[in-house]
Amino acid sequence: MKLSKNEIADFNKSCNQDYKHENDFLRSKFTKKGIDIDAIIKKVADFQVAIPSWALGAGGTRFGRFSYGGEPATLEQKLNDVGLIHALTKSAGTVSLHIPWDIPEDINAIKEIAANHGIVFDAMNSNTFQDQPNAEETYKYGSLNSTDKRAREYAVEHNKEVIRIGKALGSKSLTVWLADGASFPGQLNFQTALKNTEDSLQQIYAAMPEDWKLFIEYKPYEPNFYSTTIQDWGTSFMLANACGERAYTLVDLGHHLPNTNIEQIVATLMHKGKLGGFHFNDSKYGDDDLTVGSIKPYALFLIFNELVYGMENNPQNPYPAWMIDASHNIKDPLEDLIQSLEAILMAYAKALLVDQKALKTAQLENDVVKCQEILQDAYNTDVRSILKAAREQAGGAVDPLKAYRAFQVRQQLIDERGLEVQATGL
Ligand code: LRH
Ligand code: MN
Ligand code: MN
Repeated sequence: MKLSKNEIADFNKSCNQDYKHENDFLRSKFTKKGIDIDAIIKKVADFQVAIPSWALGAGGTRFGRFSYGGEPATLEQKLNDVGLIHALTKSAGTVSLHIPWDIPEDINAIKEIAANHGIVFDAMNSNTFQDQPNAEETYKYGSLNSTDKRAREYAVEHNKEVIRIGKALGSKSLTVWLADGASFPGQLNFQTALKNTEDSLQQIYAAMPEDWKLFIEYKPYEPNFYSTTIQDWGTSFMLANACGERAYTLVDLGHHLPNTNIEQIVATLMHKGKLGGFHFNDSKYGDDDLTVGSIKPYALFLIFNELVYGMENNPQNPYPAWMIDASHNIKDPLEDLIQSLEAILMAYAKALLVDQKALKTAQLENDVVKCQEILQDAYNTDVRSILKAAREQAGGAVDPLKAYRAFQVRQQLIDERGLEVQATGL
């Protein structure tokens, strides 16, 4: 199924138009502070977040998986699902593929489907955390860090293959996340594991086209429960520096130990020009991959406050590659992704409302109370009308979730694809 512009425009006419008055009120309030609401609406409309191909079906936990009817079984169907989200939100104009879950059989056909939906290919993801059928080497004890030279070479070769596929699709970056580590003390020599990882990453970096970027993702634990070779931003940063100037750290919000100050990590990396990519999700305990903004929306706002500051003040940092990295156990995956996009854009819009000039003055005066008031004044502003106007301007649905239900998208997908299909992925 495909949603046409006209269908969405007609739906918008049936929606409550109060958001326009709400924006008039915001305009009169924020103009006094020198903040331009229409410029913020434009920035929100322009913000694009990649949808990961593996998030379009029901995820599972290690205790079970509950299928969702109408899940996409092929890459073509996954792209069609991203197309639906993009048609409704106009903020999901990019997709991130995971190889080998998404090996395209006919590259040109895939490119054509994506182009028809107005979707481009963002970072490619390699997978050296699972053994594939007929694999010649095993990743059971590691991949890029393995004690076995042949396993390391096999993993490097896989990454080169991902680069080749990405190049054909028009992608410009590779994300490497490694499950490599140890589940028990003594299992690994830390220094050798780090050295092997560095050597392997350098080979992958050298195989990238000149206009590509390498994103190195970190994670403190899971699937290994004693140590992970790339456990934190510092290790990732060090490895990125060892690779070269087009290698960067990738921050996944779920990849931190509880209470880590992620906004400070963001600020540090942007200051050094090394924040390359960002995976959005939310968590209560670990890498829970929950809907963005469902648990800690204020933390997300503080992170966006640093991202906005960095995008405005750190020309040494490239524009980051944004992606949602969430998984859906009990919700309709497409509804969940729409909710995540909404939360991301709300945090972004609120961060854009921060009165940076007043904040700087209050910081210089060490007026701690005022600093907090300035941040919370932005955070406590209801920005949903800004998002509605941004989507309306871009040709999307004013209320995408309501539209998704009104158009009975899930039922139509079930009618097309059946109840029993299962998407490839986690
Ligand atoms: C690892 C991770 C990484 C993978 C994805 C499936 O936890 O965040 O980005 O590629 O999940
Ligand atoms: Mn991730
Ligand atoms: Mn993760």
